[in-house]
Amino acid sequence: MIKQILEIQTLRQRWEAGESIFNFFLTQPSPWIAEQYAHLGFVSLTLDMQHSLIEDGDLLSLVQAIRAGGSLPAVRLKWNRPELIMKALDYDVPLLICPMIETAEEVAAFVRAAKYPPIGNRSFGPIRAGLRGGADYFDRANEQIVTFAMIETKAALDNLEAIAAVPGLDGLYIGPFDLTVSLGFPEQANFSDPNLMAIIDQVIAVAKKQQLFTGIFTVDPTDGKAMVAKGFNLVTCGTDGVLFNQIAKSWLADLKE
Ligand code: 3PY
Ligand code: MG
Repeated sequence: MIKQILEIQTLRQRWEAGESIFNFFLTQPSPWIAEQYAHLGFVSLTLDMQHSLIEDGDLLSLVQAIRAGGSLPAVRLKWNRPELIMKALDYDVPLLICPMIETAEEVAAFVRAAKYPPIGNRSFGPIRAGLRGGADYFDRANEQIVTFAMIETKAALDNLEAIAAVPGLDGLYIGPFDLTVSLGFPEQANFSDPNLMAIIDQVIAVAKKQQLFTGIFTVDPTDGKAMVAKGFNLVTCGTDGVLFNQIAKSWLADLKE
């Protein structure tokens, strides 16, 4: 059976209909591993360019592998830099997550780099996106590409309303690890902590007010399912590294018994 390859427009429609989509972060520069995860059935896979072994030169083959497996490639950018944003879009990555956004000005710069004129200043040259997207890629790109700003610092929370109000931004994506580090919480990303839950609810409320999509990072399915119950659109429920470590540890423990 040939798998249906999910396009960004379909994802937007599923979110607009209120669906939550599970997502997974990939941290290894292996197209084969990426292709396997895609075949396993993740609707979307995020290539983490910030905290991973993936370098810029790895991106093309990883994106091709994810598509080959039928999944939708996303990128968590290394940083809010126009050349990285435009390159990922040209490679036909239609969903970008930008780390460490703290102000409305930073969101505006992110969105500007992701959109063609007259909205932004994305340079025209969609080398792969245009090939795959077809003759009307330019006409559709601005409305279809999805931009998520990561909310993961105290400064971002202080500026949350202004960040969410920037025109052209599509979503807020919570990074609970940096967030709890930035706020000086005793434990990182503890989803049982009511203080973290209150912040999560606050971000959801602000996103709803601006009709933005919502996303969040978790490292296990239990927390992931709890975030689906909260109504998040994009729920990351782990990384290849975390999963590998857990399985390898439990295998070893089993063998040693
Ligand atoms: C965070 O939780 O800080 C993240 O960036 C998730 O990758
Ligand atoms: Mg982070």
